Amino acid sequence: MKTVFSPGQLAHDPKHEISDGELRPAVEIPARAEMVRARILETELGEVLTPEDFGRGPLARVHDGDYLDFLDSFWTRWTNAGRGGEAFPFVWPVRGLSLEPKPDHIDGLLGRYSFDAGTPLGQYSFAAARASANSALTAARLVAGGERSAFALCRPPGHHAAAGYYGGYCFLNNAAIAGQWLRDAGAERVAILDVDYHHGNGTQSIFYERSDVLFLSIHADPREEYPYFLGHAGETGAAAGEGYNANYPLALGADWETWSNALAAAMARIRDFAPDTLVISLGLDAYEKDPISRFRLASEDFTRMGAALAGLGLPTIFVMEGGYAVEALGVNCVNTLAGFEGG
Ligand code: 6XA
Ligand code: ZN
Repeated sequence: MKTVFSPGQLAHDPKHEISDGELRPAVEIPARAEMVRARILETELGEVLTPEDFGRGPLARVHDGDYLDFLDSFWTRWTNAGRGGEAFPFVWPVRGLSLEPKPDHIDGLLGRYSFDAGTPLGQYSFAAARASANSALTAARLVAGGERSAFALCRPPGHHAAAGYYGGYCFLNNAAIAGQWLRDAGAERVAILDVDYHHGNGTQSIFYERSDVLFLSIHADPREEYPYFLGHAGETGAAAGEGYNANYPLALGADWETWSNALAAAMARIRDFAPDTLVISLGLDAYEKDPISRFRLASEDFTRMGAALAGLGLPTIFVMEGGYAVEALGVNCVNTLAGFEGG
């Protein structure tokens, strides 16, 4: 399986994040990608390609223009305000507050275009996110061109980013951008299965009213886990998209037996939908030793996951999402991909 990765993705190099109510060392760091790339080379999974630049077009098919403009202008606005280093929002337009008119001040804009305070935004975040999206797009093009599968080594990740806001370490929704690009390239139906420990709220919201993209997510119950405000089983889609969204929230502590039952249910839905192409939002944070998560998948379970997914027999793009047990990340990621190839 070919991998797509750009060194430009490493330029987003946050030092801190706000989590557990305090300023802590960042966990979504460049070393994550380095570990995965090293394991791919070590195991000779396949070639590692540099992405092509697809420009703004495919990003704007998923994200709002004003949101992309905000990301583009952030650093100038931030430094013009006398700031430097990483930015964190601290005020949001919730319940009854107004989205319009948009604030002029950068502190207002940060809240206007985000949904959490846990995502450091720095000078090179948008450039790195664009490079990450280009990796997903290049992987999509490989599969559209006839490859059975491809791996987009995306980081920063994407599945929490919605059309108009960032959060959860995500700025551009790589899986959604790839999925939409596949539609535009001729696929009639695309399924996106999100196996990250956290619900893919951004991807869900982007496709919630559409029947051409089926979104499914297996994740920790949002009653107990981030992102808290989306990901319940009762969210099944709306308008034309009714019936085209499927959530499988699981209790904290879920092991492979529980997790794989949800996978079997999700795969049955995918078979019924009969998509042209499958996009896997490949989070590795369901791992038992992940420092921020509470599922109990072992490294060998990722091999099982990959083998099971191969059983769908679909052209498949893997798009990396979360996973913070950095030492094991390469093993768990390549186990999934190699499991798919052997399955
Ligand atoms: C809150 C946790 C952010 C979750 C990021 C993630 N700081 N999402 O792994 O998939
Ligand atoms: Zn996650």
